[in-house]
Amino acid sequence: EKCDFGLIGLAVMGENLALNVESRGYSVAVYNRTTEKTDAFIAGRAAGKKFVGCHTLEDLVKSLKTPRKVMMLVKAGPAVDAIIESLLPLMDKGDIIIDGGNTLYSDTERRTKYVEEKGLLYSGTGVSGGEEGALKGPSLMPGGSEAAWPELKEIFQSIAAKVGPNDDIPCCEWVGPRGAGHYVKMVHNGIEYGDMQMICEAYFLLKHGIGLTNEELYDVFAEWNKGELQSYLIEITRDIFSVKDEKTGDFLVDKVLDRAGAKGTGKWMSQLALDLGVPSTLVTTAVYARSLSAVKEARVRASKVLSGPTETYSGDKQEFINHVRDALYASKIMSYAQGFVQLQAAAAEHDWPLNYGDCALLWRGGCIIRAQFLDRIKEAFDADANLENLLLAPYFTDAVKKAEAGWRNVVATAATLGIPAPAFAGALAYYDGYRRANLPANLLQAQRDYFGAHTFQRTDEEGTFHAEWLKLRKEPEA
Ligand code: 2AM
Repeated sequence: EKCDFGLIGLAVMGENLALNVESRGYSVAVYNRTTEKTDAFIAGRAAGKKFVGCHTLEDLVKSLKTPRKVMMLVKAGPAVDAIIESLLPLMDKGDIIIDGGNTLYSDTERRTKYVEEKGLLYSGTGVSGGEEGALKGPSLMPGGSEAAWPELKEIFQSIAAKVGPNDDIPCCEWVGPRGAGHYVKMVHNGIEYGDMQMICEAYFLLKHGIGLTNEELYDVFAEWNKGELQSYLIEITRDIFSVKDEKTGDFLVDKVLDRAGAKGTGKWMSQLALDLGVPSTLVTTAVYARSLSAVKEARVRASKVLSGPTETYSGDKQEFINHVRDALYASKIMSYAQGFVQLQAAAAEHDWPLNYGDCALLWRGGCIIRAQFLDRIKEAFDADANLENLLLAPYFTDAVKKAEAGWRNVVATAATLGIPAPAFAGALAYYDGYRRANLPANLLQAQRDYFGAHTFQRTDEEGTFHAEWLKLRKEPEA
């Protein structure tokens, strides 16, 4: 009896995903480069289940039903190319190779074309939700060879997280050709960076602006999690404020060193936004905030030298808490609006017919950014598939309008008190820039034409113009 599914790479993500697939009634053949791991898995967590352990890729391929489905969960990069090379001669036309790793989308673009040229099918599938998601129900973002989807759909949708009133809508839909799945996964990660940074700014303002204790912060986040901010990240943040250090009995969050790490997917999104010329300022701000946190020793030195305000907040505390909630919600809307604009630009560049409502649905459950709010985004794109900017969907136009006064107050207060809130402030700058029919780029173009004859266009006439600014200028006084 041959197996339904093959899995390569038995690190935690691979093991958990394999167990998830098996738990839905499928038989799974597994392979790991270090064969002891395969044996340990078969003897351990897989014992008594429908698994076949394989010591070679040849065995793995031989033990699968056709069309074969082999999913790699290995370290992104050259390992993926190496495994593809090994699999190609072993597999037949119509078989499917899947990469479930955190792969840069351009590698998946290239590999899809390459594998298709060899007569096989390829799917770059974004997998989100960490170890727990992999085991119990991840968010899956499959892209690649279109013909692979009908073959993968049943297994993928059965293992994915489920949402909706009856918990039966899978967080897994076909994303698009070639690298589209991995691109959507990357934007998910970038949005996650932004969400986390914005929550951290809210925390810092509440802690240093109005002096909330961890117990009070717990209550604030518990309250927020009941409303429009309801999300996994708000929920775990709430929980963090309740955790005591086993060693000292103090709150653990206060013992954690304020130096952030990063694996780089936020940076990818930011770099690609620059390449596309779209303003994904929130993810970039979040990446920079981590960079600034990383120079802890320099900050400690600077803290003894550089000045800032000494005043404290004198207004009503509960009002400020509500304003911070408004700032968080409005900034989050800006961040998602930017993420979808970047997706639209990437889709146009790569000719991916993306369904943006489905993208929101994929992130609705199973993954780190899962939130109720994504239902509203799905509705917005369902109502208008070509929505230019999320901010223009009536629900969000109105949500921002309601949050606007509090949001502005928080940004102003942050500046007055000297508390850094780069994402809140940057989000507001994006909003104020986007909603203006006129920006000072007229002056910018004039400067460019003045010093570099870069030419400009006019508001009142078609064409390209250049002026002799130096000749026409007012003579400066000597
Ligand atoms: P390993 O156990 O033999 O190291 C995460 O690192 C997973 O990717 C592990 O299962 C690891 O296998 C696998 N991996 C990393 N590089 C690989 C390569 N070049 N070929 C095959 N598997 C690889």
